[in-house]
Amino acid sequence: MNPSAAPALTVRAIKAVGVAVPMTYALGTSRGTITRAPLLLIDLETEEGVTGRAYLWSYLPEALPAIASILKAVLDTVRGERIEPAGLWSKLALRFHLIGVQGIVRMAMAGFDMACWDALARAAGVPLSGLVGGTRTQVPAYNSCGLGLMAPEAVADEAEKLARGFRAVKLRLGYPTLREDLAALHAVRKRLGNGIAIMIDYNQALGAAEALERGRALDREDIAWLEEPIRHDDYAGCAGLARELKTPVQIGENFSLPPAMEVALAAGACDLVMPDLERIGGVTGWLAAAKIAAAHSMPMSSHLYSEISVHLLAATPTAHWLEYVDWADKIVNEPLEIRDGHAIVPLRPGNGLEWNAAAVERYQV
Ligand code: SMN
Ligand code: MG
Repeated sequence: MNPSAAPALTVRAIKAVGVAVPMTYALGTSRGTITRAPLLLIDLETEEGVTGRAYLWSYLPEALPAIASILKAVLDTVRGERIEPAGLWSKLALRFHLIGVQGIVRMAMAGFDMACWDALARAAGVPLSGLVGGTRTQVPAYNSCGLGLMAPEAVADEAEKLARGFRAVKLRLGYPTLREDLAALHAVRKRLGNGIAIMIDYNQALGAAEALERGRALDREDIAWLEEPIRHDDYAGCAGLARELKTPVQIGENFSLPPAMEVALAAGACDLVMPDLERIGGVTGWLAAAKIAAAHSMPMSSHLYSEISVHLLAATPTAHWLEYVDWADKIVNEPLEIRDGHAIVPLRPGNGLEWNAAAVERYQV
C-alpha cells in the first residue's frame, strides 16, 4: 500500500531499554569477540495509542545509555509531529547537523525511523513488508551465528549445528596466516559437504596485497562471497580486488547512509552489497539504498536486524540473502521463522516485534 495512506499518527513519547542478551554462539571476529548482544529496545508511543517498536544493535553495551540519551533529543525535536518518516528524518538531520548524522546520532535516528515505520504498518493493519510494497513471502537466509575464529575441529563442530535447516552459513576468517584460514575453511567444508554455500567474512582484517593473495587462494575454494577483506572505506582497493578476483566481493555493513553506497557503487568497489538497516539510515535509508542497488542491478543482502530486514528484502528489487542471527530471539515473543533455508515474512501487522517482558527484565542493563 502507499505509506501516505496509513492512518495519521502523532509522536507522543519514546521509551528505550538496554539489554545484554547472552548469545548461544559467541561471535569471534578477526576484530574481537562478542558474547552478549547489546540491544536497545525502543517503544515509540503515539497519541493515537499505537506503539511502534524497533531495536538497535549497539556493538558495545557501554553505548546503550548514550544512544538512549540522543533519543531524548530526538523526542524533543519531533514531539507532537505527525509521523511521516522521510520528513521527520530531514527535520532531525537538520537538528543534528552540527554534531553530524553519524555514530550514535545516526543510530538513534535510525532506531526512531524503524519504530515510525512499524507504528504506521500497525495502524494500517498490514505487515511492514506490505506497507513498503513487498511481494515476496520468504527470503533465502544464511545462518550467520557463531563460526568465529577457533580451532578447525571446533569450528567444524559448530558449523554442523548451524547448518541445520539452512543452505548457507557464514564463516569468519582472518587468522594470522592463509594456511590457518584454509584449515578452518577446509574443516567446515569437509563437515558440511558441497550442498551448503559458505560466505567468508574478514571484517577488514587484511591489507591490499595480503587480500589479493588470500583472495586468489579462496578463488579455488568455491565460496559464495568474500566480505570486507580490507578497510571498508578503501573503495579503490576494494575495486581492485573485485576486478582481480573471481569470487564476488561483498561490502556494505559499514555504508553510512545511502550516499556512501552510491559512491561505492560508482567506484566499482564490490560485486554485492549488504547494507545494515541502522547504518544505512533505518527503513527510510534502506528504501533509498534499494533503489540505488536496483539502478546498478546490484544484488542486495541485509546485515543483522533479521526480523525487520526480512520485510524490507521482500520489497527490494535485487534482494539476495538475508543475514540470519538469533540474537534477539530470547527477548521477543515470536522469533523469526526459518523454513527450508528461507526466512518467512511475518504476516502480523507491523514488523512483528513484541517484547517478552520477563526476558527484558532479566537481561536489562
Ligand atoms: C559482524 C556483525 C556484527 C558484529 C560484528 C561483526 C559481521 C557480519 O561483520 O557481517 O555479520
Ligand atoms: Mg560482516
